[in-house]
Amino acid sequence: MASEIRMPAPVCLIENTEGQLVVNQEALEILSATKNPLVVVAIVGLYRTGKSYLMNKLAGKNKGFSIGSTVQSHTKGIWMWCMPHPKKPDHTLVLLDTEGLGDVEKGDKKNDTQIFALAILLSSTFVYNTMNKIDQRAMDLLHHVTELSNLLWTVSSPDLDGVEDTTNFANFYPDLVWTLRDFYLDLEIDGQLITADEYLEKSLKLKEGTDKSLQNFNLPRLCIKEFFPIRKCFIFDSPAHWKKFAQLETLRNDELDPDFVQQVAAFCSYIFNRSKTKTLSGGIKVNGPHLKSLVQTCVNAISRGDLPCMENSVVALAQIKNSAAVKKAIAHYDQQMDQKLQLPTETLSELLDLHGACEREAIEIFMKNSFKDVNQKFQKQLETLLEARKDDFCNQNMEASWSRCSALLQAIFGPLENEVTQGIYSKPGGHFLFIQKTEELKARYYQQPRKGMQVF
Ligand SMILES: Nc1nc2c(ncn2[C@@H]2O[C@H](COP(=O)(O)OP(=O)(O)OP(=O)(O)O)[C@@H](O)[C@H]2O)c(=O)[nH]1
Ligand SMILES: [Mg+2]
Repeated sequence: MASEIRMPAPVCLIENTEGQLVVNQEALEILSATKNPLVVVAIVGLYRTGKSYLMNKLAGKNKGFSIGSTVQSHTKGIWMWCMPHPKKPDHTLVLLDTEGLGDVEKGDKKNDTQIFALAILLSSTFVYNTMNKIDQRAMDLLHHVTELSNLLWTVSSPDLDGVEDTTNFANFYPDLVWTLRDFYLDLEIDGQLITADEYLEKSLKLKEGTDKSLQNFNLPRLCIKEFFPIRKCFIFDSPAHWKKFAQLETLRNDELDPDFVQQVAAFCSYIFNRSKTKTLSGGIKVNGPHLKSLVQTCVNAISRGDLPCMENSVVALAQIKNSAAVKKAIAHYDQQMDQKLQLPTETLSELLDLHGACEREAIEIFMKNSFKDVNQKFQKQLETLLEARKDDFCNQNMEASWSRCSALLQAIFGPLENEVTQGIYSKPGGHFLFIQKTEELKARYYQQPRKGMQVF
């Protein structure tokens, strides 16, 4: 039986002091000793929105992750609490509570983004905690940081199969759970009651059309759907009268709003029953030592500056993905031409038709894999490469035709040359015989297939 870890209280996993992220050795030692597969649940959201309180509910405790009752942001860095999984034998549940985003006193968006990205990369279930409703700002933030996490993963995880495969987010992306706190709206659209999940899906619904504003509307939604194919939404009433918030930790369930108690129970049940084991590409089930090295890899990459600031991240990601898309398209074209083209071709259009078909497939592959190809920069690059390959094939075709024709001429007319040298035709009637033989050989030459365009 694998080791079980019981921590009486959370420890800091990643310290965040003056904008610098430092991994805490004590937490790494705990991870080293945790050999069970891990289910990692991380929570992220704006500061002062009840994240730590909700994570304590998952731990089944009133106290644990520290809760602040003032307006000052409370949790700093990322805190970790490991415990035996309540539903999965021989699995460890790892709760990660993160520093709140948007603290006005801190005012450091870049540092916020780093913590957000780490939570995405380290977790198997990622809880995105927002207040009241799903709004565009929360959606944009999730979209940008998700892109960024993907970029960080792309540039800093040598274990992956290569850039092309990073589009396969399912390998390492967590499931998304969107929690809406102090939700006071009616879940109703056009007079129809809807579920919280339907509300989330409705918010992520794409609009039809191609104009720029629609594209801007659709892009974050498309990306969130692509990154997080498994999504769930929970709404929560306010836990109690606001005057009781300062002592919330000490309140028993019967002193809390009963709807809130029920909503927390449904949330915990989903997390315990549905959250997956953290898995890396290749199906590696992450245990403590794996998570330890993942933490170190990600924090080192961030410290090295591999995580660009948010504004540059999408551009950088687009560069990486589009270069990979060009490579993939060209590889497909080369492979298809190699398989189907036999030089020399009988006619030029035979070659051009085949090139055209492979070119179309290559462009289709590029389109499928490209991302935000502004001004079609990379598509044009692909077209230039394909054009150069076409010219190259045309030249090769001429050369192949030339070689084949020369070889045929030599093989067919060579013996005639010998006969002329031997004087076989230097006799009466020889000229007629020579003409007859020449016509015969010419006919044989013309009968030969695949001489190409250099045929004389
Ligand atoms: N309005 C409201 N307040 C809550 C809720 N849950 C907890 N609180 C209170 O909000 C305050 C902050 O709670 P925390 O759990 O520390 O919030 P946090 O998001 O972890 O805050 P940071 O660590 O600063 O990011 C405390 O006074 C809690 O009692 C909730 O669902 N709604
Ligand atoms: Mg907190």
